[in-house]
Amino acid sequence: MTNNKKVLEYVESTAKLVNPDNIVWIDGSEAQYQALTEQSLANGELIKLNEKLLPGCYLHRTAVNDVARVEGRTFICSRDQDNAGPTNNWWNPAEAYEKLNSILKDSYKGRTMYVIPFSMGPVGSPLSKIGIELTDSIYVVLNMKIMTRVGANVLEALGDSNDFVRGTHAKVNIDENERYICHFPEDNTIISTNSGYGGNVLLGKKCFALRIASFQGRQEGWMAEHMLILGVEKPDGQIFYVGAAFPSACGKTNLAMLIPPNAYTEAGYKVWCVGDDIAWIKPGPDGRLYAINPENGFFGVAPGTSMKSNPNALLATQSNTIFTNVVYNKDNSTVWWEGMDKNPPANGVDWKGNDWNGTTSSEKGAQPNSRFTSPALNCACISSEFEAPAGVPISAFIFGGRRAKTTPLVYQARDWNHGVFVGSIMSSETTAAAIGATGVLRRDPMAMLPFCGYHMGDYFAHWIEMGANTPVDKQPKFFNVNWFRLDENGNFIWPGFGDNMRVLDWIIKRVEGTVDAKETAIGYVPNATDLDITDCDIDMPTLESILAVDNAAWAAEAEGIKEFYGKFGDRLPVELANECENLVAKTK
Ligand code: OXD
Ligand code: MN
Repeated sequence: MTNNKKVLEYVESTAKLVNPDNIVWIDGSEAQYQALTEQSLANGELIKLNEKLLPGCYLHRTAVNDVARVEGRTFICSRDQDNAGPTNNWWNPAEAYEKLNSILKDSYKGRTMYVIPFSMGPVGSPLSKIGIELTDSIYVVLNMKIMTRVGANVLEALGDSNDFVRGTHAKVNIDENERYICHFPEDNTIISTNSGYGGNVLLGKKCFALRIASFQGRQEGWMAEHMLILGVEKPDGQIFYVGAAFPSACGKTNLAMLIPPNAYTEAGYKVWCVGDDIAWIKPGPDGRLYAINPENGFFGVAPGTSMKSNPNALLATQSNTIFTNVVYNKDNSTVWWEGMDKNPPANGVDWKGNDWNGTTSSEKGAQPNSRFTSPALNCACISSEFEAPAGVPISAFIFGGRRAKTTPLVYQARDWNHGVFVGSIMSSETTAAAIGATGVLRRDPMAMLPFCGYHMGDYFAHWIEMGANTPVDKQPKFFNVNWFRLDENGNFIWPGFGDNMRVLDWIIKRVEGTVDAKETAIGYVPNATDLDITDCDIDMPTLESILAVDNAAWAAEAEGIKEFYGKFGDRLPVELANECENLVAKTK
């Protein structure tokens, strides 16, 4: 399929190590996918779902010990330990290769090696990058087909270039003690062993599009961010695009596919989804920053997805989707998960493969991190610019987290460097859904804590540099949102979901310069009367209460920030240390 010497060398040398029975190049043709699907139906890797109700959909179950990303076993193998920084696990690359090679040796014996040429981003776009994933899993092939652009045309676009990421995945025997997700940024290489779970094995996603790409972006003058991209279309047809970063469990996919309140829809507002997880952002010819979604599908968390919380996502899963670890309904070969509706199937099978009907056991039917893999083009609100090779111009960056108190519903940073500061102090309180104490604050700068492929202090410096290289009048504005303020009874104050449109509306008006704001110690906060709360389940005094800035609370917050910043030593950019001092001074 290619004469590219570097690609051939990579495939041949890996094959020599892993020793497959045969090698199959994935050409992107429907016929080949069909044959592979048939094969996995025959060996039980996939279960066919109801062709009438869920056409082209399949169910897969992972091993019970293999259901999520494993941050503790994820490594950045830079030559110099300092370059991995204090927030990553580091492994000496020579030692890592030696250990991984011993695991990989002969691991494909009796198996087939699939060679997947894939493009992150539209094939041939100047913002796109190419990878080759080698895997012994048909499940990986079929998911990569949905999540990335796969096939012979990718190899054509690569030509004889050596600029491709090498990814080797081996299921081996799903031994969690030999599970490693290793990144070698200096070698453009990823090796993943002993897992079959998406986040660990769909190497285009977190491994390449965030960890390796963040490293590449720093070298090459662009950014790989854990951000959704959405476009807000105003009644006059003008569209403003924003990139928004949130830690997990903060409703990223829901915001990306938001349905505005009736009054907005009737007035002609629309929200378009460009991406729900990752943005690659580069300066364009006009000096503005342009973003693409490097992915081609959604790898979304199923539980909680319903016609109420996110109809666009739920409807996107109704065809050509692979479900992983959800409940199987034996009566009609469909799927179910907690939070879809209140009616678990009477004759269900839980994610572990046991009979289950919602009362047979106290355990959940769907694994809490169960997923759907759906083509982006299935989504009714997918942007017409989704495939645009030039990307979309970004007008605003939004950061957010889950904070019961202190952080107002929305505020705007004063300028680029202050915006980077706001992103760098992002944090979320743990929820009851997670193991461990609730309400514990976890700092997660730009939601990149598990995904930055190099020293986070250098990552902050790269953000500062990107601003310095962008003319002020072309720079996106920076905002922070918090949908999760709680009242004294522990209830959410802000209704969230579609009503978040009201905050997006204010953000766009700030970008346009058509609305005033109050200056506070932390930045600009809306005058409550400038947020449109017509038909919204909140009153003015309550809205004012979640827009208020409590200087004493922020002075205490600044102490926590200083402690967190201490981790980065002399790699913390002086601009951010100054912003922190500034916050202290302004809260006095
Ligand atoms: C994801 C994550 O799966 O951020 O997108 O964990
Ligand atoms: Mn994510």
